[in-house]
Amino acid sequence: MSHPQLTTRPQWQALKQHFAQIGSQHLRELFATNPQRGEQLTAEAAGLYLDYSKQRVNADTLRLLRELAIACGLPQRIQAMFRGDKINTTENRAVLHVALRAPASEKILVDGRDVVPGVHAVLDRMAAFAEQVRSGAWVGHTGKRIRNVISIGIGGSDLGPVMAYEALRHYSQRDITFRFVSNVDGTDFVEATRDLDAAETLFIVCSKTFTTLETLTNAHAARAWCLKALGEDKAIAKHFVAVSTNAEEVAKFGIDTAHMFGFWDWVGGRYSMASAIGLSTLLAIGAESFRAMLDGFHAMDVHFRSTPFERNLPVLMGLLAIWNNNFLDTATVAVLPYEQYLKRFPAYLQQLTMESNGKHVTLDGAVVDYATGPIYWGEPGTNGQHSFYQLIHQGTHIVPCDFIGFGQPLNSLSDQHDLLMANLIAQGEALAFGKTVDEVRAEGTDAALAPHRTFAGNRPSNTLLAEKLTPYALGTLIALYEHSVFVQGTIWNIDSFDQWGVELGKQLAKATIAELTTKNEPKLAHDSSTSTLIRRYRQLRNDGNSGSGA
Ligand code: G6Q
Repeated sequence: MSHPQLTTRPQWQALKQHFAQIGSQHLRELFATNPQRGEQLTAEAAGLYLDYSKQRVNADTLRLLRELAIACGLPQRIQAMFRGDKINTTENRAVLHVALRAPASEKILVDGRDVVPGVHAVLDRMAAFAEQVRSGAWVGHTGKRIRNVISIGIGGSDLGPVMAYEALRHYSQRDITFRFVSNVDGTDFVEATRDLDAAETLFIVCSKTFTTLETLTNAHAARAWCLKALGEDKAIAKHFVAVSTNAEEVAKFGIDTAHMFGFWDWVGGRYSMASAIGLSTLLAIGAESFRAMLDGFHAMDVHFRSTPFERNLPVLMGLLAIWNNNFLDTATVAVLPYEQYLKRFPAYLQQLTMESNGKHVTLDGAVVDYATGPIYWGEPGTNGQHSFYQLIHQGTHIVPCDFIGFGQPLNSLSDQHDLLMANLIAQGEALAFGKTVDEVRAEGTDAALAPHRTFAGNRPSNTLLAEKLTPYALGTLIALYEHSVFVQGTIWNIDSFDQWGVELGKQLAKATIAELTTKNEPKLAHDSSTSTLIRRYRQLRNDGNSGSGA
């Protein structure tokens, strides 16, 4: 079905007009005219509390955004996703990460077959395997128990597992070391293994396709490393397992498919951390905690599917992102977790948001005439406060922020958690309300310095709070962002589940590798910059090979 271009919709036009009226209103004014704003513009679900009162919106904005969502078919799109319709049209696939966390009693059909029993069968196998490794029953080729787990994967087969491991490290089994290798840069593998004993090391090769250059290259390096230490081919069986949808390639690589954990084409890479791709997470935290994480995901899934838009967290976050991106023209979002364990969360979100919504054509293939996915980035607080927050407070770009914090610390060290959270709360306040020149002067600041010490304020933020960073809470948080991405993609009428943009660079690299490595000077037909870079690289590389380098 072909859609009218978004910007011609009357609901979009109404928002434009509305922006012309309220766009310059200051948050100071909005709070002054409604003293209850900080209680009213909030929503709560599955233990997550969202305060969006510091967004530059009023009740009319929210109503108009909801009307836009309805005009864009969001209610139907949500149902279509949960029903297993092939909404990833450019790849002709269903988008069913929600099935990965559905209870066994649920039925979800893809091409007429219920996928839920398969999900639970894999989960049970993962749990049984993890129990063997964690208890020491699974031993390596020489009879030693497994002390190190290295997950090899990249992109969606890496960022989720790394983030989840870091996020839930508090709950992890501490006598097993977990490491992650993704980069084709040999340093990644070498540094991850240099102090490890192969006899105690288990590799999990995670690749949906099992054809990805980086992952296969690292998996071969891992096999060579194991063989060098353990001597014989049959050692591999006890030191390698695979997570994939491609049994044929797994077998070709030499991993027994009895040691393979499967998933399905309706799980997108960046939406796969609740599938077998999460095997390292399960190994680290155990089956009970992993299931608690899935329950958290599921609670947010149910909320998203069934809650009226006024109180629906992913819908609210998604629509506010549209408002900021398309009407305030903000183009970027900073994600600022005040929780050290979430240090990889911004990197994870970068893929989730930017690979999903960094698109320039609609589902019908028409070039959009509006901005799509903003740039996501961030760092844990309070570290960021001593670097890039300067720009967020006083720069010329408006950067909407998502602050994320918890009521209870996982590691209490005197009053440090209160210090941390005081900073989170103060940052949102400073961004929203700023400090006027009069306020600065009233403090006795010298007139020449006063402009430098002034904060315009009116900088929007969301604040997300939960009781404690548990596996359950992590599940709710991730599902919140996943669905918010979907809401935005639906409004922009793009395919949030494909990633054709990563292809061109891959193709060109394949051709370039020969040009970098052939013995004889290759004939180059690139542009002058690319050809010169290739020549310069060959020269630098050969200088190194001739031993003239230091
Ligand atoms: C994610 C992308 C991409 C993918 C990697 C790894 O949504 O599809 O990041 O996850 O390219 O792919 P494999 O799992 O097939 O190795």
